[in-house]
Amino acid sequence: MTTDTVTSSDRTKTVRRPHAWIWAALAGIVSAAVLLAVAEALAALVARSASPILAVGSFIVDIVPRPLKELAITLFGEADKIALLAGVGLGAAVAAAVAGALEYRFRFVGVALLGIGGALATAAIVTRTGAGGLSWLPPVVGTLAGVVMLLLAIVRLRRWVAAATAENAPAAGADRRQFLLLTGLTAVGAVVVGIGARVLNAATSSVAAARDALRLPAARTTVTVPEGANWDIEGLSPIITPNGDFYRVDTALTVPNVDPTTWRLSIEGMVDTPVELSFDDLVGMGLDEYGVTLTCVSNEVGGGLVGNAIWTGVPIRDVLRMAGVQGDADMVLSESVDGYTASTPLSSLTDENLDAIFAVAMNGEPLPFEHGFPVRMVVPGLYGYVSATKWVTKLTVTRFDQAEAYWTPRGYSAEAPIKMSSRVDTPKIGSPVAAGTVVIAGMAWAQPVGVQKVEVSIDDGDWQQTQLSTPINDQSWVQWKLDWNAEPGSHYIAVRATDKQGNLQIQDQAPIAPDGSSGWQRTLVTVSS
Ligand SMILES: Nc1nc2c(c(=O)[nH]1)N[C@H]1C(S)=C(S)[C@@H](COP(=O)(O)O)O[C@H]1N2
Ligand SMILES: [Mo]
Repeated sequence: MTTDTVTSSDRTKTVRRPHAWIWAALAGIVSAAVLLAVAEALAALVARSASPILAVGSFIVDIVPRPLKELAITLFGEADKIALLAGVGLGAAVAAAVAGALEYRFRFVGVALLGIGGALATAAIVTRTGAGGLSWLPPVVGTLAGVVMLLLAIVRLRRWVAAATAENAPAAGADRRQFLLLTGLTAVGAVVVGIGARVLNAATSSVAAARDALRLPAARTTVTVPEGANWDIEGLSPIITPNGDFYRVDTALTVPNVDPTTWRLSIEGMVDTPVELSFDDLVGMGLDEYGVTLTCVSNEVGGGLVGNAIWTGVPIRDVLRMAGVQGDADMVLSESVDGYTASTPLSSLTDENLDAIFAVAMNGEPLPFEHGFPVRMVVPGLYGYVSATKWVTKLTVTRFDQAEAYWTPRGYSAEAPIKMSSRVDTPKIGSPVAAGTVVIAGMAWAQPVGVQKVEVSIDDGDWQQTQLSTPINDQSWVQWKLDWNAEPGSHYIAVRATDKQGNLQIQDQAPIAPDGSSGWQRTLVTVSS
């Protein structure tokens, strides 16, 4: 810790001595705010992706080890991204305060620290996938502005301190005002400009207008939800998940903005002829509807990271056929505009009996931004992380022994079929039900085979067969229900599914890593008299 000669001196002077190191720390924070605000403002003008806080945040997302990531999701749930950004902001503020205090004690040490911070942010920005040619400009100019601010502020602070300790202490008032005016006005300016630019950067995307204006050709074939597919039971999930309720999982701190008019899809690697398609090319191949349940590998038994939608799109195998896949390839590495990658077995994409698609619409509207606008992949029967690449822009036909996807070195399997599962939606633990006839109901899925039956056991009694809703198809989940004559007290409800090949849902409990959770859900419900 640095000791402060000024504040420790006697207090007989008429003008209060500044607590120099506190003011210096504050000057450091204001300088960092200037850095961020200038960078944000320039980013809004020349390079939308060049936001220092977001770039550093994204860098951290990519380097934190899996257990920490899981802890963050457990602690903050869907707010994990906000928590991370708040953490990055707090860390930056502390570092900036230290830089300010250091600059006051040791000339240019704080400036150097600020410069190093700016250089790290610049590195994080320019190394991100999709960084434009000018992306270095905002953080570099921002860093220069921050450095100038720190130098100016510390010079004024020194003057104030010097005046306050000198014989004619009353003169210190003017210096004090100068310092406070500079840091105060700059702080306000930085906050206004920084927040304004970030909001502008996020909101004035021309892509939102492009999505609104998008008119997709009608699908040649449609999926009809059959009569009896959807029971309207309080607490039971609908068979089609509305877009606004669909779970979202990705590594993107800000949702990528992809303009469909400039979007391209390239097919490369072990192919006879590389192919590049525009959005119109893709859509022009003809659209069809597909009902597919998407499932996340991070879904715990009984959890909600699963949803069902009617997707409109084009079979991936048709696009692969245009490129001509070479003989010894066994994997397709799909890549998003933000650099995220997934490894999908080639056979899952070329199978004539399995509709793996490039989807452009979800439940009748262009893909929502969070769900991959303008184009994402949907592959029945595979967990999202190995198949459902959002904002997809490139496929590389390759081999599992030659390429690795985003999650593979982070503790998840390179290949991951969805494990059959069933869950209880109602009654729920914590919401007691009245004694009498109670409907127990939930969802079950066994992509791509389909669910044959779902059984329930109450208080570890016999397994009773439940009623299934009419399935949309084998790639979509089904609802199940059972009438139960509930007696007052606490009861256990267990559920298990069997697929159409006669396989029973795996009873052994497994955690989500490395390839998905398993086990039979057993939930406690309370029945009041
Ligand atoms: N570009 C990109 N695509 C991605 C991911 C990602 O992090 N980035 N996550 C995958 C995972 S883990 C899942 S479960 C699904 C989730 O899709 P959803 O958010 O539309 O529900 O997207 C997949 N596609
Ligand atoms: Mo996932």
